Amino acid sequence: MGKALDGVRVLDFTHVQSGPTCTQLLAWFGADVIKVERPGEGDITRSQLRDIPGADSLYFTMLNSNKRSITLDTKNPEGRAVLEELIKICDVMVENFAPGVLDRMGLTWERIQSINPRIIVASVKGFGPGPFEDCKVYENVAQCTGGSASTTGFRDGLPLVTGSQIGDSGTGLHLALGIVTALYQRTLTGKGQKVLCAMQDSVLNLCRVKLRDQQRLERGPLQEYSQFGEGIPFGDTVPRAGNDSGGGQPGRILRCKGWETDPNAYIYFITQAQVWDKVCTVIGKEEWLTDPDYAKPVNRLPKLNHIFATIEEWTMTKTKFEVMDILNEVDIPCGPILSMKEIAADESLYATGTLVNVDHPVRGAYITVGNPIKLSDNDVAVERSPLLGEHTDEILSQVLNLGEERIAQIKASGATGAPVRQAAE
Ligand code: CAO
Repeated sequence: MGKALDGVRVLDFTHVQSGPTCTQLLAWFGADVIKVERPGEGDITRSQLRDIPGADSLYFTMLNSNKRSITLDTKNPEGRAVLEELIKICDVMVENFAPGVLDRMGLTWERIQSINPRIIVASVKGFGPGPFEDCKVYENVAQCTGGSASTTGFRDGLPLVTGSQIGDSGTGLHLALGIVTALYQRTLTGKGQKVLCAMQDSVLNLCRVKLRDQQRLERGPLQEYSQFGEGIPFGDTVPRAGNDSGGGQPGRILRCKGWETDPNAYIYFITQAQVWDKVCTVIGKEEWLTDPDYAKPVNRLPKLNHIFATIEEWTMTKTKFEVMDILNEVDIPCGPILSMKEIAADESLYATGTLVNVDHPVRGAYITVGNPIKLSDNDVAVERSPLLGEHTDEILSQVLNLGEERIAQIKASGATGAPVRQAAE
């Protein structure tokens, strides 16, 4: 088997989550990813949310698999010179610094182009050009400004952020697609280009169904929202819809056996129109099959609260897995609410490589999420994240082909860490 991005070399100048998500994916497709980190502390996430003293955090290790790490102080002239050597031999450079940081380093697009006109420079920023373009942005800022928070939660509660890192990891995914597309275009043009993903844009892209609803709202109430059935008028903006489905098939989270003590004893139940007769039969409401008030999906919309309450009387008599088994047998779409504990113990996810156990020399074994994108001709095993500067020597000597004397000079300057002094003669 091959590696999809074999031969592609990535200069990974990223930190925290959005950029590292992108470069980790590229590494899992077989690219050689060289992570440039500041000497001493490296990527700030190495020490954030630490669970084992002195060991790289899970935050870091789960976002930086299959990469090599070189420490370089890019504000040191020798460090900057090494960075430019790397730019010369890399196909892609990925960065997610605050706006203006690269320019302040002297690495304008023009400068990078003059060093390597074939390089693809991919950036994550919080916002695209506009009033907020200079702002620093973290995950939840993007969730709030991309439309997710205003449409998540319950109508009468606060806006909510979601557990899915759609701002950071979501943007990293978008960026990875931009990079491979630009690599493909380069095979035709021979030229590099800039790839920019703004976190606000990525969140909005993932929230497009809510912008759909904003425009539908101008033509009348959103009938699939619970509040329609409850007779609560709509305002002029998309409301929070609780657990209502975002699509055309109504759905809800329903209690299952054990819900009184287990916070995750719930199932997502979808009343897909095509299997409405099966829903009625399974829950023992055969009379709904012939009742004209229930026969057509449009007739059911004002009664969704009653319908789901009736279905819930049935789901509460079974565990979420029993409900899943019974419904799947008759093709009724549903999904148990799985806790992270249940997911971490799911052998089938390990069998596909979606979850992987990795060993680490300092922290020991840990579980990480492997490549969620499966290619039939891409064989890359998930490897642990690098220690800070673990590959500095290897990269200077084997990737940049620098001689011993030059390497000693670079090290003496402090560019790769605390200066290494030459012994007095
Ligand atoms: N050697 C020397 N200096 C280095 C260096 C290195 N190897 N790597 C980075 N630096 C310096 C930069 O030159 C810059 O210094 P100046 O401000 O003096 O020019 C600084 O470190 C990095 O700055 P930053 O502003 O990017 O970092 P921050 O921690 O203040 O902000 C963040 C973090 C994420 C808010 C900001 O980077 C950002 O908005 N990024 C874009 C959006 C993004 O990706 N956000 C998601 C992050 S994941 O939640």
